[in-house]
Amino acid sequence: MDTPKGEYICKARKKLTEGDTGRKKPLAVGDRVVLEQIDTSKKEAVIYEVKRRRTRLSRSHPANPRLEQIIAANVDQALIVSAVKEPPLTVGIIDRYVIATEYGGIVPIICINKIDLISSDETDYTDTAQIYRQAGYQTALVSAESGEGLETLKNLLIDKTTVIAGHSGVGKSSIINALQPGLELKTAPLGYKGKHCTATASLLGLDMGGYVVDTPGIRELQPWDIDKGEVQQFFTEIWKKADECKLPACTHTHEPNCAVKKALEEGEIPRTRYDSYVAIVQSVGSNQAPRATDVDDPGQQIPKKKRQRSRRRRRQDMENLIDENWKDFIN
Ligand SMILES: Nc1nc2c(ncn2[C@@H]2O[C@H](COP(=O)(O)OP(=O)(O)OP(=O)(O)O)[C@@H](O)[C@H]2O)c(=O)[nH]1
Ligand SMILES: [Mg+2]
Ligand SMILES: [Zn+2]
Repeated sequence: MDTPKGEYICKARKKLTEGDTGRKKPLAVGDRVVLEQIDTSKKEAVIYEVKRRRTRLSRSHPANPRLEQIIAANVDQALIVSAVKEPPLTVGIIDRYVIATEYGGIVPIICINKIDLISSDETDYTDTAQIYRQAGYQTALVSAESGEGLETLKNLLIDKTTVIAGHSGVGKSSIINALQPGLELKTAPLGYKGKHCTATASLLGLDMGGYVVDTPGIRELQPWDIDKGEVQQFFTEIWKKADECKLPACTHTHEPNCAVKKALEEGEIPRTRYDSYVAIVQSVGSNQAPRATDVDDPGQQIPKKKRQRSRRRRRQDMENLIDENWKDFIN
């Protein structure tokens, strides 16, 4: 571990591994920790304490959905990477990441990579990008291969700490290599059919200022601690219409006099957004399930009401920012 006093070999204190499955330590990349030096001559230390996390990107643990798994901590924003093809562009995973990032206090940026693979008459990916822009998200269309769009992307990442996330093979490590020459992160060789070229998450400094966290591609992301009724808050177009529905707890799936379904029929809400919303609602658990977190101090868990308020405020802040600057994000 890099510290202000040089590199140290660190072990986690036993207590830090308690309260989890035993397979994974509750430490995450980006954690601020307190070290206790055990041997000055050998530069060895024990991680004594994990500081309160300012933000977090979490998911439900794939092996045990009642446990929280933290992918990265204390980052400002997440670059949610997909590819135009190889692997094919799927909005479901983007929307799941948007939920997980906003839930954890992180600003999402939608990034579509490998645009060099597409001919000029195939415009599906630009339509997808436009839908996200209209929903209020920052969007970057790039090619790590040709370098297209990377200058715009740099402007979004400068002086920020950004976790780079997405399916395996979309080009996360390739984008970082293109942004920061000299890192030479391992990427999948051409024609490689296997998955998961990057095996662990790592925090990397950028010469232009800021940090990125490269993460291993994940197969699925089930948002942590989200109820069916909460999913709509992460879909701006749906959330804006929800107040007009007749039933106060309308889920916009089967209820009568639903303003969201009306907006869908009138073409105001894109079909892809609605279908993705419904698929996520169907997949998340009910709110009765008891849950465990790997946060030691229960005081760190924000009460649900307060979280909803801050999420709404954050969304408003983001919308204001995008109104002013959104033109800069088009490339
Ligand atoms: N044509 C093209 N190929 C790309 C581009 N970016 C990445 N690739 C290729 O896509 C493959 C996967 O890239 P990686 O950077 O290893 O992908 P990753 O997202 O880091 O994958 P994991 O580490 O497994 O999660 C490699 O063969 C890259 O050369 C691009 O912009 N255009
Ligand atoms: Mg990688
Ligand atoms: Zn409704």
